This record gives sequence, structure tokens and C-alpha cells, in this order.
Amino acid sequence: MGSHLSYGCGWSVAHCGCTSACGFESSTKAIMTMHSIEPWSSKDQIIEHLQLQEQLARHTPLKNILVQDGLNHFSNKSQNWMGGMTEEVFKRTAIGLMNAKNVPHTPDEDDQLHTIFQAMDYDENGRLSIGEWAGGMTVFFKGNREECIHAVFTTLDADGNGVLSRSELGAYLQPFVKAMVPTEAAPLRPLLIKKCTEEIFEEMAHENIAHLVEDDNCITSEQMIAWMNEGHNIIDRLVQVIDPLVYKIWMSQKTKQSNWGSGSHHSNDPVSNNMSSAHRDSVFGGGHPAEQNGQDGSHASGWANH
Ligand SMILES: [Ca+2]
Ligand SMILES: [Ca+2]
Repeated sequence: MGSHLSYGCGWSVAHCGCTSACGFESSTKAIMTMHSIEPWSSKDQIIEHLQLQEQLARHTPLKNILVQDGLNHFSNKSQNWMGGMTEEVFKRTAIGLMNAKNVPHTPDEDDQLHTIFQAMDYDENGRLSIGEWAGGMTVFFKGNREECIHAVFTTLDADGNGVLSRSELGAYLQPFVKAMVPTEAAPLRPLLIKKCTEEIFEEMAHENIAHLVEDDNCITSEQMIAWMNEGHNIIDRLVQVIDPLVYKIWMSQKTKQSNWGSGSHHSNDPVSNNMSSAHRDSVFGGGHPAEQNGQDGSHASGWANH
């Protein structure tokens, strides 16, 4: 877990307008050089959380509660959670929900809820942001993919205007991106969160839904569902945005260094020297080991088929 200071630089770059002025790539390149950041596999960073969520989802009594009811219950209590939901509040809210729905639970529920909390706390800061719990909880409740999307959409729609703005979508994507970027690369998190939000927002906003007036500044739940129905899921799309971008920028630095002939000890083939075969596959689409095992984690984005 990186300290606030450790990503201060990237954060200021992402929010001062520099990304549009001097370009995302040059800002990213500058930060990668400054902190000697090398490429990594985004999916490897998050896969344990996703697999743990899958395991827990099979046994929790929460699976007897409809996803919309579950998220509504949490949303209604969320006004007082400044800075995120603590574990104690999460447990109390979940137990209150099960009691309200007459869902039987056992005395050891406390331990299981502790593990569920940890599985959703991607940045391990001991609190659940709205993005963490809205996306995470859909995995544990009952509902098909469309029901999950509608429920999470309603939860993320903080101003209640029926559509998602960039910042509302960004709140959802932020915990995933943070989890996918290792501590060593933490200064890149703000830039990558911004980039991923822009990319995915644009894709969803340009889904053509016949009866809707097109508005590039918001997305509707129908557009989000249409995007998912094209075979996208959030986790894989984030990996597809982050890994090639970081690799491309890192590679261009290496090429520049090698052209300078500055006495660098790096080989001319940095790919084979610095990337595992699994990482190369994940960057270039050769199939991730977890995918080969049928554990692609897509369920844990909350929006796969139940
Ligand atoms: Ca957290
Ligand atoms: Ca909204």
C-alpha cells in the first residue's frame, strides 16, 4: 500500500491539466523514468482478490438476497460513511440486512464477513470506498448479470440523475486500477485511473441505443449493458488498457537509452530479460495462466453470469 506522498506527483499531474497539455504518454514516461518503474501484469495483481471473492460467494448467506435489495440497504446507510465504510460498520450493516430479510446466519458469520470485507478492500486501507463495495457486493448477492448492472449503476449514480458522469464511473473503476498497479508503480495510479476512466467512458457513451438521445457526457444503464453484451468486462478491459500502454512507454524509453549507447547494462532484448512468459502473454493476448485454468475473474467484476 503506497502512502499518500508516494503518489503525490502522479496525482498532481493527473489533476493539473498537464495530461492534455503535454500528453498522457509523456507524463507517464516522466513518472516511469523518475521512479524506475518497469512493466508488470495487472491481472496478477488483482487475481487473488477476485478468486477469494468467488470462493466466498459460494457460501455466504448474502447470496439469498436480491442484489438490488442488498445494494439499496447499503446505499441507504452510506450517507455517514465519510472516508469509506469501516469493517465494523460493514459487518453491522450486513447482519442488519440479513435480519431484515429473515436470512438465517450463524455465529461464525463474523469471521466470514471479515474475510469478505478484506476481499473487497482492494487497496487494503481498512475502509471500503463506494467503488469497492458497490462492485464487490454484487458478487455476493443474488441476481443475473443485468440485475447486477442495474443495481451497481443505481448505487454509483451519486447525484441520482439516472445517468453516470465520468467521475461517477471513475469512482467505480478506481479501486480496480489501484489494485492492478503494484506499490512500486503507485505514482502512476492517478494517471492510469484517469486514462482508464476516459477510455471506458468513451466506449460506453458511444454505444448506440435506438430510443435514447445521444449525450457524450453521460452513460445510461442501457449503454453499459450493451457494452457488456459485446463481450466486455471491466477487469479484462482495464488490463487491456493498462498493460500495453505501460509496456509501450517503457519500451520506447529502453529503445531511446539503447540508441544513446550510454553504457547501459540492459540487453537489446528487454522483453525477454524483464518480462515473464505469463506477462508477455497477458500483454500480447497469448492467454493468461489463470484464464487457462478457467479462472478469469470476470465474475468478480460483479457483472458476469451467475
Ligand atoms: Ca479500501
Ligand atoms: Ca449521475
